[in-house]
Amino acid sequence: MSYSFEGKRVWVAGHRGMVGSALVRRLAAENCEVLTVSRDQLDLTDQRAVLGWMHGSRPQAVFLAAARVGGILANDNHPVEFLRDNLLIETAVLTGAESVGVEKLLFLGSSCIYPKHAEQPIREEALLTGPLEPTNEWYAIAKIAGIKLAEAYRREYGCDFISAMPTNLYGPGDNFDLNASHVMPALIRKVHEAKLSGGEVSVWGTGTPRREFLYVDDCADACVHLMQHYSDALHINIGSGSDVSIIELTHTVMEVLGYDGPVVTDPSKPDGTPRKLMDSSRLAALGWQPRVDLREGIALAYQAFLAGEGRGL
Ligand code: GFB
Repeated sequence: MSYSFEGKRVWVAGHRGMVGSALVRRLAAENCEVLTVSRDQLDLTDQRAVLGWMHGSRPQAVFLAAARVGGILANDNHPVEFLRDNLLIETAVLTGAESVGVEKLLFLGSSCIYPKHAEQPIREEALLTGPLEPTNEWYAIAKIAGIKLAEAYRREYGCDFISAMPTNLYGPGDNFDLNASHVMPALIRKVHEAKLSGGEVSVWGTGTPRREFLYVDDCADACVHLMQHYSDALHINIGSGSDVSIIELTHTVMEVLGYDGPVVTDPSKPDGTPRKLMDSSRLAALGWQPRVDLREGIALAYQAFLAGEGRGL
């Protein structure tokens, strides 16, 4: 199949977020009209308001990148917001999309939907085959519900809704608030500050968990590729294909930022899932590959951090 954005009205829901803003950058290369609406103008958890806005704006394609997101501690500390807000947002937007006859929609999930001890690399079929990681089960449950809602709309109403599961993302527009952030922006900030003070870099947990990282503009490119070339009920993984331990990542960030000081671990903080490497061979079979490698991506993310392009700074 092939879907064209040519001349279409394309709504990026969540355009101020890291993924949403990367999607807006990427869609500038397509000949389409990108629709955005600010949080002040539209509360995406309000189904009635979302329906009203969608009926007025008539998007033909939708990227649902809006979500309540955060790192391991934020997930653990705010179970209600991560579960409730994400359920409300996805229900409102998918319901609205069916109601206004959207031609195509992409729902964005996360690799944390998979069981804590899923076989590695994780294939799409691993969904719902085992218990979740407790630190992010609230977010995972909401995202699993979103995948299933998209699948249900396809099955019952024939909607062309697809779901993509990106791995751990980073890049411009990330959240650098250490209490809310994911590990990559946290390490960029911590290494930068340690470099200025000559102090130590504190790594949460044991440093042994392994994670797969993807630069956010690569993720946006993959999402556009999937909208153009994928139409099926099964969600699809978006990953870089390799993972690193958190301690290896710390040393790589230090090398890229040019700091060679002491590193300490803080085992009072949670480790989370021991390993989260996805099998992205279905995406590769559709002709997509990432372009930005880890070191280049860290350098680009650091430039953005220095330019103040991020939240929590
Ligand atoms: O990125 P992160 O917060 O989330 O943490 P998850 C990844 C690993 O990095 C964990 C360690 O083992 C952390 O303990 N880590 C080390 C740190 N230092 C730090 C630090 O300063 N800050 C943070 N945040 N971590 C998230 C889920 O899981 O992954 C979300 O909570 C989502 O729901 C996201 O799915 C993609 O990879 O563990």
